[in-house]
Amino acid sequence: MTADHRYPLGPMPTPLELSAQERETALDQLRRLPQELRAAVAGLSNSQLDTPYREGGWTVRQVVHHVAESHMNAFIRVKLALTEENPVIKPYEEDRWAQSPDHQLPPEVSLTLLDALHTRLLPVLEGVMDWSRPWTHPAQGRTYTLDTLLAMYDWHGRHHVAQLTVLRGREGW
Ligand code: NI
Repeated sequence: MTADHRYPLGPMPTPLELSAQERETALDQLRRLPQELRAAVAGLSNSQLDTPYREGGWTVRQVVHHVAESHMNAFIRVKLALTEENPVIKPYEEDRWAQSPDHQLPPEVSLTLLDALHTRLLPVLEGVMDWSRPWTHPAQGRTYTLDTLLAMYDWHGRHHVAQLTVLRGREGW
């Protein structure tokens, strides 16, 4: 294997605690994600949208739909952690989700969804008083915090945008 196109930013971070500055940076990046994802697919043709971002990987279109549904899960996880005591979150089979027919829709559907979703997610995060509120991942049996969710989903959005911009650079699109 040469360059790892799957993880252009390296692996997902799972810190239990962030500094105030790191939180500000992460919130800022999450705020910008909808427009950056939109920019990452702007002007692509249908055949470009149906090109895998790497050999054997999801198509550009599937990546966009994945980000929207992943961040819907993020929204639910944040709300659970804020309203319940150490809730157990629900993992999901993201590769199987990506095989369903909604992943063939125009990317605009999920770009619009992500716009609205982040318009709701950001004030929820900006209102967090206690970033140490816990939640548990059942498969790993590990307990994390709201800071972990913030770091994970900040990384997650940028990770998928980078997959697409790396592809566009490689293809000269
Ligand atoms: Ni992902």
